[in-house]
Amino acid sequence: MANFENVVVETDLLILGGGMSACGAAVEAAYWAKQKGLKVTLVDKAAMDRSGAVAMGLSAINQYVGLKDGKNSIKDYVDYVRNDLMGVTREDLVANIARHVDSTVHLYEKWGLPIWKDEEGNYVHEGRWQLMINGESYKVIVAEAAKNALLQTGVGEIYERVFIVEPLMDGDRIAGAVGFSVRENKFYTFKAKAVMSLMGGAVHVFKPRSTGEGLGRAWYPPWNSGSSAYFTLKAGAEMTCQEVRFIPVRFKDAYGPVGAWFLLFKSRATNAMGGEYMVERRPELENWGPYGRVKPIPANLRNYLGMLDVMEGKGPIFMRTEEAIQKLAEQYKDDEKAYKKKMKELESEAWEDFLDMTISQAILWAASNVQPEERSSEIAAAEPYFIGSHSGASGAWVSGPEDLQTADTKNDYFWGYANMSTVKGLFCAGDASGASSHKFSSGSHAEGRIAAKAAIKFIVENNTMPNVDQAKLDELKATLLKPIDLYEQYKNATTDPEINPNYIKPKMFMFRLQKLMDEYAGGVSAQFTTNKACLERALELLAMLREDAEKLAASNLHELMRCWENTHRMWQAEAHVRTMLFREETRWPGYYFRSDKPKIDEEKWTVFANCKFDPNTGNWEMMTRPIHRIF
Ligand code: SFD
Ligand code: AMP
Repeated sequence: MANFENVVVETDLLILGGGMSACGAAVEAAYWAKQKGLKVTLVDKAAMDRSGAVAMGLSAINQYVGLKDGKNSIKDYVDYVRNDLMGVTREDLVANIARHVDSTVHLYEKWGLPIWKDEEGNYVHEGRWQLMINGESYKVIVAEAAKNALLQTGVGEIYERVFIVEPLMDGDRIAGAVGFSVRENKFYTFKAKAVMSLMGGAVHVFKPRSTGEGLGRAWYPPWNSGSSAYFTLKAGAEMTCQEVRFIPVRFKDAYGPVGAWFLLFKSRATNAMGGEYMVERRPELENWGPYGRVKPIPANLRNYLGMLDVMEGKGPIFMRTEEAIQKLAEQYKDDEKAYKKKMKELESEAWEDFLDMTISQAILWAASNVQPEERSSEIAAAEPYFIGSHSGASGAWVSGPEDLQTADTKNDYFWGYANMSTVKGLFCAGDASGASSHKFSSGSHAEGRIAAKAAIKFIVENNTMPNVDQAKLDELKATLLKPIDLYEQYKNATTDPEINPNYIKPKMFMFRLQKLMDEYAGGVSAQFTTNKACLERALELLAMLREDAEKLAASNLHELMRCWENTHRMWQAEAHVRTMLFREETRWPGYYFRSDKPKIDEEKWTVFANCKFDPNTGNWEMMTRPIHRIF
């Protein structure tokens, strides 16, 4: 077996991930751990300063309720999220985040994040819930506060560049996690009394639009590979909304955000014939129950209207940047100097929107001579992603807060500790927790804080170190390092290390996963459409892929990480396919369309579709859970 040093770490609370929710968790956990004399350990596969979805920065904070201004209420936010997700939402979770998110944003400001202000000193809103920021250093600022909280109080320690693979269990209680360093030959065992799985969502499960020279470019960050879903599934936790993928509409080829254009610049999107799908296709909305009539129109229905144009050959779709900028500057047209100044200001805002968060889009504009004030840019629906925090909903099924439960909900939505999964001591937040969409970066941070506080409470009330069987640990070490051993054993059997009858390299493995998902599970090539027969074929191919996962090979530590990233993606894929098969309707047509069940079925399917993998038997269980209205 490959020679890897064993590093064993014992801690009270183990935070897995270093993204927005983990940074929130670190700040909160440090505060409580100091008082209770507990130790907190945070582990990130990358460097916290620039890890996760916010690595490049962001140009807006998408969740700010603004309770102190009295303009919005918690109910308003819950209504917005419920409608956007076509009725499928856990109101207790959404409300819990909504009532705490403003304080997270105020902390950001205290830590130095520049939030735009108007002349009266009020936050500049992009839309009702969104605030504009100068956010190129957003992640650095939030990570610094988390690091200070853990390290300066003396309660915490941080491991960067350690890739977490597998949960450790003590019966039905979580006991820790194992992983390896991506820089040194070290195998890590973390033993803990409670664990927070905060490792983001998943990208590259489906074949991306960007292939060939563009491979690796995606909207969702390429380094979030489904580790949260894998971790919680393998621990035996119940998962929810696994059928809900998120497909954002983005500037084509470099995935620049559209929110600022639609909301702040009030831009229109038009098709090749100059028609406006949001206007011309309005009657289609009547087919989607009460959700077609709400404002704003749900994200997936907005997508769907545009997709109908493209499917009818009316593409490309253009974001009318030039028109929007001209319109905004129009009011100054009688004053040449003021007009020029306004145009300059709008032009720089347009570039900054991308430079703050999607630098590649600014590079593409520059490289293809686009001046947004002169010329429109193409937009397109991206490939599917798994993200519980934006307008998707996939993640673990977690307990809500006690005080928001009603007589109806308390047996279904509450089991002791806020944000604890159905596995004792395993907590989830951000992209890793499901059915609580539209939390974005700020809500994920707030949810990390909520979950950390509950995890500390769990530790105080269950203050014993779980047992970890040494034989199991030895077995896990051998499994994790097997790709290195396989490569060493067989590398000389061919002249080309990429092609070998005895093993499969992670990149080829990923291509195989992406092709089957693309073709059978409603990817880009299949126009986001699938049906029972396709999904059953996908499951057959996934079963064979799972067999071949045993043959993944790695020539170095980096490839070892790639092997496990792709195994994680494969599990996310299986949970997705099984749940799309289970939900016999089409509820989110702009995310996926089941051609054999083409309509929404409010009577039968206004429920959560949940699934669970049993690590002891290897069986999957599918179940429904009720949707309760609280607000
Ligand atoms: O508008 C392991 N999001 C936006 N939110 C906003 O508030 N405003 C915006 O402007 C946003 N835009 C946006 C957004 C996302 C993306 C991808 C883009 C643009 C391009 C959403 C937020 O970013 C998102 O809600 C939060 O970041 C979610 O937080 P969290 O904690 O669930 O995920 P993370 O921040 O990605 O962190 C994940 C961490 O896990 C680590 N990790 N560590 C160890 N072992 C493993 N196996 C691991 N796997 C992953 C990662 O390194 C990372 O630290 S807009 O365009 O939508
Ligand atoms: P995006 O850039 O698409 O991630 O959007 C940023 C924020 O604006 C998110 O909160 C979106 O839900 C919201 N948003 C984007 N486009 C629209 C739109 N056309 N109508 C309403 N909200 C939108």
